[in-house]
Amino acid sequence: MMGTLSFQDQLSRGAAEVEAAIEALLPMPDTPPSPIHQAMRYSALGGGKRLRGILVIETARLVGAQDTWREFDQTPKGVCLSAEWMAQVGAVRATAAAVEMLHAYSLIHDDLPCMDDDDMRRGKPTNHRVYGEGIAVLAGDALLTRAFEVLGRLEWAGLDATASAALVSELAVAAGTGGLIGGQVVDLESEGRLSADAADAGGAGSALERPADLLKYIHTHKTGALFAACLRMGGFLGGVESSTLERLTEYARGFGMAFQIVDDLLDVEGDEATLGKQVGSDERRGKLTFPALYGADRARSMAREHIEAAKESLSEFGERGAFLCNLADFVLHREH
Ligand code: GRG
Repeated sequence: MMGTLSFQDQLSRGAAEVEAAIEALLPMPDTPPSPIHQAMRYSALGGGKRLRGILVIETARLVGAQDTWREFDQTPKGVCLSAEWMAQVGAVRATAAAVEMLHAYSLIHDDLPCMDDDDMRRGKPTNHRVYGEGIAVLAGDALLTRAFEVLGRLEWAGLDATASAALVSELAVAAGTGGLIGGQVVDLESEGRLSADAADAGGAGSALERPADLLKYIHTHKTGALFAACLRMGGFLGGVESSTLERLTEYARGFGMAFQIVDDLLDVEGDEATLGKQVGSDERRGKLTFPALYGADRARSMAREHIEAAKESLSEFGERGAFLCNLADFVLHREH
């Protein structure tokens, strides 16, 4: 059936599937205390490309984990994560939803006045603009917590205990100081260094003193770690061997770097209405970016090289890897 759908249709179907899983696993908006549940749903639902959730689902499918799927009845909604409900959602979709919840948390916190202080995200006002800073901080915290609550119940969705534990630790490592948060810390610390250091891009200096190394560190941690976790979690869902896990991780490395280079380019060249957020913020904040360090043309060709490497790492899958290869191309050419 996949073969009869265009890539765009597959993408839309994947995004809808991820959205439905998130919806199923979040508390209802009127569940007390309702303001926090409304704020969680505001940022976790109704927007975003759903790349991370789609990566989990498609990787799981690629490695043969689709047998955990069941017909998905959207009623009643997931007020609590009961065993019956988790079984109905399934381990693959629950994992995809958990990753997107965690991603939504990182976006809420990234937009806060103490971080990037952004007013718009996904074409609508940022969480703190709508609910206030206190609730926004808590909504982020609650989404992060809910993500692990969902993963903690994967055995109810039919996954064995070893794989469930691997998924929990994989996401925790990616989200922690060795991943997302570590990248964000170095990003915050490097703000304003751009003008002073850009000219020194290829110069001497120890690792993380050279801008090129710093930039790579920030993006492999802040952006790449979560993409890598998506591929690896998809692999764990299918119980793959370590050599296959390594190929999937390689794909994620190339995908993540290219994604971030394009993100940097979009902040310079993109259209605000299409992006759903302000552009030019990297330059205003003196952030180290690929176009600032290498120029737009070189940055774009670097992105292309990363995408080619990502696709190459899936060669063992042959035609079955076509969707993930198309997704890599999509990331290279994306406009939002
Ligand atoms: C503990 C304060 C605190 C934060 C958690 C903020 C943070 C750590 C990490 C930052 C995460 C972040 C914003 C990374 C940048 C990656 C990026 C460009 C995200 C946007 O991803 P898309 O384009 O977004 O996939 P959509 O809206 O499509 O889901």
